[in-house]
Amino acid sequence: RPPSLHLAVDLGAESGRVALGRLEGERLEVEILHRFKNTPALLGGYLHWDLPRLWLEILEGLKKAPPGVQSLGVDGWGVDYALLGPDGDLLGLPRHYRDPHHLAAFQKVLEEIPREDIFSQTGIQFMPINTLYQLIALRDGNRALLEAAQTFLMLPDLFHHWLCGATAVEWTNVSTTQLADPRTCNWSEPLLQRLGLPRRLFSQPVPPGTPLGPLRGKVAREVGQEILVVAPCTHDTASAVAAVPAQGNSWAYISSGTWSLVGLELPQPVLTPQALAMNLTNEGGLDGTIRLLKNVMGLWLLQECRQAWGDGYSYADLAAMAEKAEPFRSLVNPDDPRFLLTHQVAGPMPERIQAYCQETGQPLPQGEAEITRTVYDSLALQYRRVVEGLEQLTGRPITRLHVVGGGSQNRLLCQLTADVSGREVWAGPAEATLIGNLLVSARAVGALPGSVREVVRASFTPEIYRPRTLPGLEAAYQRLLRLP
Ligand code: LFR
Repeated sequence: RPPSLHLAVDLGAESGRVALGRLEGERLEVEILHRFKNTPALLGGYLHWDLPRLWLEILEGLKKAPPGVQSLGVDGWGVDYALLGPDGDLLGLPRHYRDPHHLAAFQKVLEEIPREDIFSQTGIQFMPINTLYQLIALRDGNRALLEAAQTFLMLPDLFHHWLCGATAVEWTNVSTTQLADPRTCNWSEPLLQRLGLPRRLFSQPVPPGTPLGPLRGKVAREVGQEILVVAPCTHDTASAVAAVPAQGNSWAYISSGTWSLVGLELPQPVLTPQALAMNLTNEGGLDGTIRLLKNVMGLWLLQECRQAWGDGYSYADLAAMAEKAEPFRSLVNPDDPRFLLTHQVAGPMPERIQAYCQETGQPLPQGEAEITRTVYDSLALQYRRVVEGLEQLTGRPITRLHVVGGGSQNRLLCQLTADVSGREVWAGPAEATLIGNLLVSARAVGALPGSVREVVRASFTPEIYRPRTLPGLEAAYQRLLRLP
């Protein structure tokens, strides 16, 4: 039969893409039709996403598709949300999860409610970016807006709403809010009640692969064809994990982009005190799976450094320079909270990295090469820490790391990850998020011949990095473990 055509929109914190998937038998080909920047705006001290711009860029991309597309889905980063009024219009421009105003709400909630209570309900790691704290900041700072709202949507849900009119919330992204229960795949009633959040806002989440409806008439006319909108795994990380080309049980994934999400896929959530103590998260995955993982600060550290250094160096230039710098000279705990915020609020990233090294009595990394080296070394060591923690917690031996996402193209970081962890790294596909999105929506319209992972394995060949022994490696790992 002729290839089937599918469209995916993937929204990242740095950039977005619209892609076309051609599925012929067991082979998927992905063509990027349109790329665009995602630049947040600091408006009167509040950091917002530029949604009108994103919407117009999405339409631009959709217009480039050939006729005959069978399905379309949007995925994006987690935790950020929008509110609609009773007339269905957007209430206010959604905030960026790195907006500094959530920090106070985070502290406040933790003073009022024991962590154990929140974790036993949600299984979600404690991070100030979570929707829970954003909504508490709104409840206490702008209550009228919350009261005027009729509908809560995550951002990919909002784009689906604009595309086809549906007001459905999709489960994988709802799971990132820290307001939902991974055992029931639904909102946590006790938690919503305890936080005083209006129940009417939160509709029952739909599973990934749910058809949402055809494009609105005006949108279809602009795009030039009628397409069925299908909710994929709307959380980008869930789409990426769905497209990990893994087999068996002894693997972990690192979904490597702005963040590095390091974790396992499990049939059930782990809500034990040990999981809480490790600050792990149990996010929802495809077909009722759980993504037990930890957010590592990821390539954000370098994205922000590049911002400070001007756009003179590409990521490839920086990697080439870092390769020549002395390994393991200065290390940071990449998850130190000082690295979370944006330069507009927290100052240039290179200076924040230097300050950390100074405070911890290490040599100061100077210049692009040394600072980039510090970031790569620290990330690779942190990956090892998380993987070994997951191994201990679950008793699953992990022999292979699947690195997917843009970071899988970073040869230095992949090799370092193999060396430092003592495990094979299978790198790719770099476009795992788009691939997972496309294959889940293709499956929903009956166009997928095998399982999602079978098609990924048949279509993309990973690059394999084997661990080497490096001098000073063990000592460096011990140093990382002792860092604050
Ligand atoms: C990755 C990601 C992470 C989430 C973070 C913030 O793009 O979706 O999974 O924790 O962004 O939403």
